[in-house]
Amino acid sequence: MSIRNIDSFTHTRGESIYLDDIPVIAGTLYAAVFGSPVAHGRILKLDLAEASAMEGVVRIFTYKDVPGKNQIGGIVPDEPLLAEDIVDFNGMPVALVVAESQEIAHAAVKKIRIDIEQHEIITDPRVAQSKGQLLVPPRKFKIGDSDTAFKQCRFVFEGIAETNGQEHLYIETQGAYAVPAENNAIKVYSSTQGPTAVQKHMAAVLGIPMHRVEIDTTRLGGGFGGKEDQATAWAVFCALAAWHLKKPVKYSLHRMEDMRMTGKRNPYSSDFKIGLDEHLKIIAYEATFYQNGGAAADLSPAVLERTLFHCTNSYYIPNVTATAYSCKTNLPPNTAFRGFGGPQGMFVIEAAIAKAAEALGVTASEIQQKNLVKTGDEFPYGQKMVSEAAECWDKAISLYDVQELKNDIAVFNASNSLYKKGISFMPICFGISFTKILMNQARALVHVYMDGSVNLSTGAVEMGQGVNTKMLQVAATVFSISPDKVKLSSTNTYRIANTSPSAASATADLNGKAVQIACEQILERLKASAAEQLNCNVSAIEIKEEAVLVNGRPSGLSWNELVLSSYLKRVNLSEHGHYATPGIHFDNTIEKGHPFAYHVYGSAVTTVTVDCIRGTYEIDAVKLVHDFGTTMNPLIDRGQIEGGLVQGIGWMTMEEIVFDAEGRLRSNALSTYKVPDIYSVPKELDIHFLETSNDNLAIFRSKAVGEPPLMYGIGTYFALRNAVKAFNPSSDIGFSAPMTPEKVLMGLYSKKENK
Ligand code: LUZ
Ligand code: MOS
Repeated sequence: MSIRNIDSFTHTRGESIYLDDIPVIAGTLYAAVFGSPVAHGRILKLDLAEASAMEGVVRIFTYKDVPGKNQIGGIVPDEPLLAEDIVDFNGMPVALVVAESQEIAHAAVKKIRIDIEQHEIITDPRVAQSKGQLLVPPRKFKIGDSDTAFKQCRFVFEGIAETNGQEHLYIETQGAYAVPAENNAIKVYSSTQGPTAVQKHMAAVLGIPMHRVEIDTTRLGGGFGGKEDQATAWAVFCALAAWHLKKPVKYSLHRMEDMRMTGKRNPYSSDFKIGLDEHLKIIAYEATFYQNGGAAADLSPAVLERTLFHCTNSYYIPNVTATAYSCKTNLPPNTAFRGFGGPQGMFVIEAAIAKAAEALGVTASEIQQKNLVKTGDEFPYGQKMVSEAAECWDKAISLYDVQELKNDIAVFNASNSLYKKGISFMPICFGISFTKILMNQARALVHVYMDGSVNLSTGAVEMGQGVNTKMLQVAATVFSISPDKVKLSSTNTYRIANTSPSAASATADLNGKAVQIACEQILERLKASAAEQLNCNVSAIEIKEEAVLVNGRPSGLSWNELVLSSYLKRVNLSEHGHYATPGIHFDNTIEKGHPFAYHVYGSAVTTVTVDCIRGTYEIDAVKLVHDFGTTMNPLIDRGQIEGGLVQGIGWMTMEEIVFDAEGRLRSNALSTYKVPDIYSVPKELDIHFLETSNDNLAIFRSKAVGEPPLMYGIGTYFALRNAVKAFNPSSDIGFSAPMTPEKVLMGLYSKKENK
């Protein structure tokens, strides 16, 4: 069964409900945050007088108004909700204005005065590391003995690779709407990927038990990781004000507030050293990652860990030492972003391979192909791989006639001096599961009503990725009823408790399995009820397309009749399913284990054309083979591949976050931060579904698809690099993403590689 996204009808009519579509209760007040104008310093004086005196301003809150703990750190308690005496990034929330309208709240923010004794501002992770400014202790993953192995390598190359951050730029900005409830409880609508994270921190800030906090989320206008942890603050602000004022409070951020005050993808600066033998086998690899964490840990320690997990991308390397530092800088705390550190780690090994290939006069693809991971190979973190890497690679080579593609490019480049084409190959390998083992659990609540219709609640948050459609498919498939009979409810902490955030590409797997378990239990009871009614053995009963069959033949009893008669017999028609991924484990003390349920593979071939006078470029084609397992919804999965790829291309080519030395965001609006538009997507995009029959832990064997395709975008960087090198073979272009047209132009006319 494959169905189109259940939201497509209301989306196209503009009828889908987002935070800003929730009808506002009379008397609702509006909040706005006053953020520090300085990136690091001590608050000497905070003057709220003029702002407080404005007409329509109800009250201004500071940390002194927090009844519980002034703390919202997710992994490490290092992040105050509101600054006390120290500010450590520009935009750090200092005061919360509540007014009768959003306009008044924003106007009042501008009237707040603050004196800050400025301290040293650090924006560079390497500088932070050299001063011992780390968010958490460093991590090291190791397999074999790289020191000894390097001595035996025929070729050794070293270098530096850097990737910049990325704005999440969800269409719906961060926001929340808090409504006081009776008996010191509160209900909050939050645009969050993690309703439980919001609930937990809200309870702690208000000093009340979690059972008094109801978080409700219908859907998000995009999350991309930006609302995994960082939706919390805004929801807690609304709750804090609603708690004191006993009135509903809403805050839906202005785009520029969102860009200034929230964290982004972690930029990284990394050192690499790669050693190969005479057959181009990679024998040894060393990498040191300097992660720009920003001012608080947020999710950066977990992101750092995934960088280490994916530091060898899709390759088997017997000797690896990878060290990672999460560096504390005076930027907004950086956070989860689709790929979650994986892409940052994968870029570095691809840079190392490119460097080796260029020095050895071979193509990167020769090295890539020779080192693809095979089933049974062990990754540095101890997991033995079940690999589809070669299958994807080989299929891409044959399906897309890569030899001819290469010849065409060689001919084009030989006959054109002002345009050059480049080609690259990008294999991917991405581990599916939260790297924190305990997070790999989910629950679902299924009600079958007496009329045969079904209502479903899960911990999954719909953010455009189509997870609700997949949840509905699971229920409809298990029951064998029409999808029209199933309705999804909002994600709500009173219906589903202790949810993991919708993240790590694992949402459909975890919640889908919980739905499956719950539905199967109800189905068993229905079958028993049918057997009783039809006077036969339970094993003879089957429910198919809303009909009850006995030994494969129609019994005359329909789904609706069976449900009603079972209800009349007082059969339990509701179930709460719980799923926890089996077989995964990881030991942090030795950095070894089996952390992932399975891996997703794929291979992309990218071709580009560079205009060698202007430095501008076009992406001619991306042709890829992706390992879907057995897709349960090709339409939705294709959408995820397309969106992920283009988001990856944006990160690698045009999206350029600029902070100045004062820690001020200069790329703070859509006029200064360029994201991909329809003209920047590849002119040709071929997606081949590699369907495998291997068993895996995915829901209905349909592998997770949210994050992996983003990493195909890395191929664009290297295709552009190859085009630049075709024009100027001695170009000094380094390895620094994004490859903006400016950088391409500098590369085209630069002198010589010196790194
Ligand atoms: N979030 C998280 C994630 O908390 N842990 C993870 O391992 C992860 N991986 C990818 C995306 N978000
Ligand atoms: Mo994410 S980066 O799966 O929230």
